[in-house]
Amino acid sequence: MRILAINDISCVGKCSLTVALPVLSACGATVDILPTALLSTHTGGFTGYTFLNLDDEMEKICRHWETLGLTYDVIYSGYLGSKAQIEFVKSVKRRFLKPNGKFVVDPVLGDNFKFYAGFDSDFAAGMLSLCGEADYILPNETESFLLTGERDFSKSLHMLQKICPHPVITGADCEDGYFLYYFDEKEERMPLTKVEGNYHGAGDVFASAFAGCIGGGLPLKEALALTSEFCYRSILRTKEEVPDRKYGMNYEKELWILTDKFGKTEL
Ligand code: PXL
Repeated sequence: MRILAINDISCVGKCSLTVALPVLSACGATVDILPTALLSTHTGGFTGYTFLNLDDEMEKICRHWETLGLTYDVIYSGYLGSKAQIEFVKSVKRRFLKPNGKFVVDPVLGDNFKFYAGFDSDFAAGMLSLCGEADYILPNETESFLLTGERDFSKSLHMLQKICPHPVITGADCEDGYFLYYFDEKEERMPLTKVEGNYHGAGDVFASAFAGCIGGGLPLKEALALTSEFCYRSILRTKEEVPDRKYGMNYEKELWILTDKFGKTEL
């Protein structure tokens, strides 16, 4: 199984590609990367970070890949560094996704009901159009609101389902509990155990594991259950081990959950 991960390289802070590579590899995937930007750290909580947009380089990389005839079972896109990249990622899907391949979009926009640095409603509108090309989208509760303008999870899910067959709202905080809201044949909710606090990079850990599970052939519900277990255990570990949450999640010692599932095939 060959997966293309389109995301930034944040050198410090454990998110985006530095998470996607190990997590997808633990799912047994061969992972190729298309970096969208190079940052000294991610933008969530650090100041003075460097940011190099890779717009021009991305097209050059893809032109070379076309000479190699590469195609992918799954393309997973996350943090995009500019509005132009949104259109570009649509073309990457057309050029490199196998006919029955899956396109997983994590519409990275914000958290805690705020946009991440550099994003605005115009960018969200572009991201919504990218969601319209995806088989699965993984907005967090903030992103589901920024994409649809709707705070009610069920309503937001139905709006998203009109453009994408399988939206998943990750971490919906409701009066009666904490849930994944998702659309399989119909609207579904999967209960989650909430751990208080903010865990930077949790969305990337979730999206990477989910893309790996889908690439590994798991049905949606099973993919979400395994991904949730991996994330929950990683969050508990982070709560114990990482005092400064901007340094990301300690997921490494929980990768066995994925290798146990995907790593036991015959040679
Ligand atoms: O984890 C999402 C993310 C990815 N990439 C960059 C970010 C963030 C969130 O802050 O800043 C560069």
